Amino acid sequence: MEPTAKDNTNATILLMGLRRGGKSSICKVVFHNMQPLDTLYLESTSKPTTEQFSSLIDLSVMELPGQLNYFEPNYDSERLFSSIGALVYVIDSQDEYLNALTNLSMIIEFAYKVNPKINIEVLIHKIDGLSEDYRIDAQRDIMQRTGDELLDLGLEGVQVSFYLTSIFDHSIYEAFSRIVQKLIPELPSLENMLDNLVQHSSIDKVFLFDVNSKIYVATDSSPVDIQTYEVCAEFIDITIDLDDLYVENERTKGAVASGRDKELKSISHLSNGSILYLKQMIRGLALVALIRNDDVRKGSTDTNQDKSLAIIDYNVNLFKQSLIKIWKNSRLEQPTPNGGVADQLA
Ligand SMILES: Nc1nc2c(ncn2[C@@H]2O[C@H](COP(=O)(O)OP(=O)(O)O)[C@@H](O)[C@H]2O)c(=O)[nH]1
Ligand SMILES: [Mg+2]
Repeated sequence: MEPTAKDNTNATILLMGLRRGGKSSICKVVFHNMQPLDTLYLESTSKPTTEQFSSLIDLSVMELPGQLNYFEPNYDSERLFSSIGALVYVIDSQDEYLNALTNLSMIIEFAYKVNPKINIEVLIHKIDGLSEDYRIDAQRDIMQRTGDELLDLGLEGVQVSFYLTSIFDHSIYEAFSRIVQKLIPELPSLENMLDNLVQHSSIDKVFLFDVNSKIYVATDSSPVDIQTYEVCAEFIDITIDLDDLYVENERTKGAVASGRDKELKSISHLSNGSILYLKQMIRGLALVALIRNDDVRKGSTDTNQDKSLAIIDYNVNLFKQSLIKIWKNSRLEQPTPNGGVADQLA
């Protein structure tokens, strides 16, 4: 039995790494909302497993068990590697990692030969067990050694990205967000549109979230501060919980008012004067914005606040219309190898 990327209209992420590195845990926590502690009892994966994940683009995440030998002749690694968008290699930073690094460079050599457009992403994982200083040291060491190995293989030009991750905090979501974003051909337009939105509203930071996984598929170009990310991600959960609670009520109201499916929207005023704003978009996406309104902080009137929220509403609706257009256009394009992703990014 040999795994292949299911069909070429999907972008596939391949998860690799030695046994017990944390591959299955990452999948369960990010894509199935499993509690991090429950991963302790995960069984070892013995055959390749694939998760489908449908967001702005359709993604598959495939886990290859660590003990499998991909390079034996009857295993069609060539076909596998030529059809994927990103190779994510998980290194257990709490364990002796020299073997993992040798394994990694061997895989990079092969993957790059078969598919030079592949994104190579390395997770320095389980950093929750390391002190702040040690994290930096481990990262430097791993980057250095990987660089040396690639140099020896004559592959010094290959781009490799490194992330410090743990399933016990938001770092794994942050890393996966960046990995997934690289696979979205429409990313530059999305970022532009979000920048525009920020410019024309009193928004401080805005994310386009995949609601189920809490991966953000795009954000405006200002730097991401992990605390802002956390606040926004948690706001999604709160909103959904409340929505479940009030679903009956809303439905009757919505039906009377407009006769169409209701669209999730939520606004919350924080004690420091900031406002959290959430609005449902398309395809399981939600826009979440942090509005740090100086007018609000200076204790200005409710009407001012209402006015700036009305402007945001208006602009967010425009954004949603553009998003729908982009989405429709992307569907019209012919699927290309690598899910049309690597080609268009190149
Ligand atoms: N401390 C810590 N343990 C983790 C983390 N991620 C996974 N683990 C643990 O690592 C062990 C192996 O995980 P598993 O997902 O089965 O590894 P796989 O063989 O690569 O699929 C499990 O006991 C997990 O609870 C992490 O971020 N931090
Ligand atoms: Mg596993």
